[in-house]
Amino acid sequence: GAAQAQTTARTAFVHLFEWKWTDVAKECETYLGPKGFAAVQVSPPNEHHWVTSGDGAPYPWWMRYQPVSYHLDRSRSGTRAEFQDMVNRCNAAGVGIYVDAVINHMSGGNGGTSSAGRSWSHHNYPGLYGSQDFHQPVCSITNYGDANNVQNCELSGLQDLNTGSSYVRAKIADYLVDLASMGVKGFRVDAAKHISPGDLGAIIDNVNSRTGANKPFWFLEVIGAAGEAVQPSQYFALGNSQVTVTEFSYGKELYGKFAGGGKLADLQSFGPSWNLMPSSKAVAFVDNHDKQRGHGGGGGYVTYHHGSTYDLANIFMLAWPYGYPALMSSYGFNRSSSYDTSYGPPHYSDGATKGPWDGNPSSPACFDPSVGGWVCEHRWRGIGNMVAFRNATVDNWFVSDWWSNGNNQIAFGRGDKGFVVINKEGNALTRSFKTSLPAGQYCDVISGDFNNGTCTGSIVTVDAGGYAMMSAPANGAAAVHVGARIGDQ
Ligand code: LM2
Ligand code: CA
Repeated sequence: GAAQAQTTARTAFVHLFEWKWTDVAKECETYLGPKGFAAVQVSPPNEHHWVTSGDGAPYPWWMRYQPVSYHLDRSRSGTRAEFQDMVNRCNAAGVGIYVDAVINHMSGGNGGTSSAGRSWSHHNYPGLYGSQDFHQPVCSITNYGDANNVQNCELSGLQDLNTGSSYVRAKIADYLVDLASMGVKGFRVDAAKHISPGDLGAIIDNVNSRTGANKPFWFLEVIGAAGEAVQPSQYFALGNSQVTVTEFSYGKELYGKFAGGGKLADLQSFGPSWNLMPSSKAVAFVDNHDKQRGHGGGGGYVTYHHGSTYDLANIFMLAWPYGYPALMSSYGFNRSSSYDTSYGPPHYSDGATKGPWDGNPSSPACFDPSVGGWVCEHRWRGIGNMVAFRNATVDNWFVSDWWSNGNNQIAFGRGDKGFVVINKEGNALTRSFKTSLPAGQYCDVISGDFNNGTCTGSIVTVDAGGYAMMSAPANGAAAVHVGARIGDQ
């Protein structure tokens, strides 16, 4: 019932890439809150470079990663007032807002006009930064074997802030404290790998000390690669060891098993023994906005372009006890063209985002993978419903009753809280599985939804011995958990 929904932990979040603030608010109220999502990662909310010509123009998504100031009036996603309204409404729905904080650098190039219509030029952001606030002499990142080069030179020509300066640190901290005071619950630190742990730790400590009981959740974007001078583990102790770090190997390894020629049966030992960071430090994800379009280098990832395989990889992630999962929610783009991978979200001719809720009062326009559409992977039934599975099973942080056919059919439980079957083969799988669930009737939340005690999908009966007959279609899954039991409200 309602009381139970309020007390259940929220254990997964979604990146609503390039959504506008008014739409995020509606999504929190109509879907994310009721489905048990913990938070939304939003695109950078600050004033940014406005790109009208060149790669992916007009209005490529990547212009959001070129800050011009920390004003929230305005980014492509909306105004400060709209941002505040979104934060309030999402918080009221039980869903936090995580801000993508671009603090390593400002814009690239020699000048231009911002999303708020103001001018900037090289090393000159009026009222905020001047040449003394950037690393000088200017150098380019060319040597990942040298931490000084990676952290104090320019990433892709983006003007690199002198994060060693107390003035720069204070300006960044003021921005983040302002957001926290508006009710923002956490920060993704963009390009954290390119800020030294000492500099970033000082900024985090400053923000934490000024936000008291509302201390934000931090996850730092540090892409680990063997042999490099900068490693994720160098950041683990920041913020009194409370920070987490993006685990890029997680999605890369899943790609290997779900799409890269390996097999699901190999996943039985998936976790730190695969050279992943400790679970408690990790934000886990199948793909992200960079990896789905091949930005940032290194390896394949499963994306919505893989269709049902993407469902299965996310169902696995949400069922598997490792890390804090981040779901990706996309707009359609053509992966085979590097030009298309730079396209921004669906928009009107003036560049204003045409959001999925535009002109749709009761539900968003989703599930359109073509260019100009919104994909909304977080609303794919199996993916969205597995968030409640993760919430219901979080106290059983272990895998039980593992089964596989030695190939691409696997099943496992989470003790007495849940059980999942994943079938990445061309034939349906129907079998009696040994579970550790209490006897009863459960809703298969992959074939249907569980609402107010009733199930629109298959009903699974667990007998007194824990055995359950379950069916997963070809390239499909089945999942049951104690939060979706027939007769329970
Ligand atoms: C990130 N994490 O560390 C973001 O996740 C990633 O999306 C950002 O790159 C990057 N770091 C910087 O914040 C994206 C995009 C780049 C793009 C930058 C800046 O992947 O291609 O670079 O945003 O907009 C663009 C051009 C690039 C140009 C640069 C500077 O694509 O060709 O380099 O601007 O003008 C000369
Ligand atoms: Ca830097």
